Amino acid sequence: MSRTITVAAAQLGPIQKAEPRGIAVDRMVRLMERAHKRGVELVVFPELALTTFFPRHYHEDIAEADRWFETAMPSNETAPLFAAARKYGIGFHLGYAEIAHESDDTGIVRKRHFNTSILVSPAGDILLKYRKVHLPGHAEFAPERVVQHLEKRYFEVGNLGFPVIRAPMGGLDGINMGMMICNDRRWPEAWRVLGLQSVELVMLGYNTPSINQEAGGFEAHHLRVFHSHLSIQAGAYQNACFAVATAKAGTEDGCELFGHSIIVNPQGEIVAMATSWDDELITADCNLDMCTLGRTTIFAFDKHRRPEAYGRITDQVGAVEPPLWRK
Ligand code: CDT
Repeated sequence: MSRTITVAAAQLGPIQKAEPRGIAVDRMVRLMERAHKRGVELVVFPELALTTFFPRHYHEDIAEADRWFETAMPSNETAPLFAAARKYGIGFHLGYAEIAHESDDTGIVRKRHFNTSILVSPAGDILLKYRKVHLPGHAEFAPERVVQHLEKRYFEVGNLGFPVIRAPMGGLDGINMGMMICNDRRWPEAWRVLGLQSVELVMLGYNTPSINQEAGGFEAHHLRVFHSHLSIQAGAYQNACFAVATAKAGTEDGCELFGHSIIVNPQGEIVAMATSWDDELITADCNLDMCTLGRTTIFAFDKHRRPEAYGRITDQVGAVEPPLWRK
């Protein structure tokens, strides 16, 4: 019998700055109802799914940004999501901004801020937590930018690595599930760390502006979606896993996010794609046995990987130039 799970990417249309969490949660609960009617067993919501993508807004006093963060999960406002999971017997993945009071590297307990995602079981248990590692953007107000991207101001680098859990989900006794968040999808290292834990299903949420404002360079509009899909399709193929990649989409606080949520199989094929810039559910039946081909042939890591040649991957951060060839 095949190991099949029915999954959904629950894309969210824009959440405006003034929109209270309760409205966003209502919209997500409606998507879970629809998912249930379609036989879905696991729903993936986007990055920072409860609020507008607030890193575009500058707060001189960083503490003012605390209002975008959750101090408890579940909370009164997010409890309906956990209740819907129990009611419909559906697991879910949720991205949110997290405040945690915990010790840092020096052992001092302090208030810490992370861009976080969790995986919740159909019984409402938090099975797995991930904190975003690759934080894009900048820490200070950038006057040359039309729109700010202040993730480096509001979040610390995630300190949980890239964990994978094997847990029951849907009708299956155990699925190897991992997470990454938005910009992480562009980094092959993130995928490979999950792949090395035999991940079968990667969940990721994203908020990606339609226009690239980095360094004043030119990136054609259509290439924004292409590069997102390219990264996810390559990651799924090279690590022989499924990926559910869910966007926040549409015009939020006057800024366009490109949507195009996808579900990808271990061959790197897109099996479902969102076409609106609104709340939209896309679904796919994922036969996890499809992961076997890649991981027993071309990407049989135990047979073919050569870590002795990969030292630079962990020894080095930035690129170095080779010396100039001389005769
Ligand atoms: N949210 C997020 O990580 N977005 C980035 C765009 C960053 S542009 C400064 C992404 O890689 O999609």
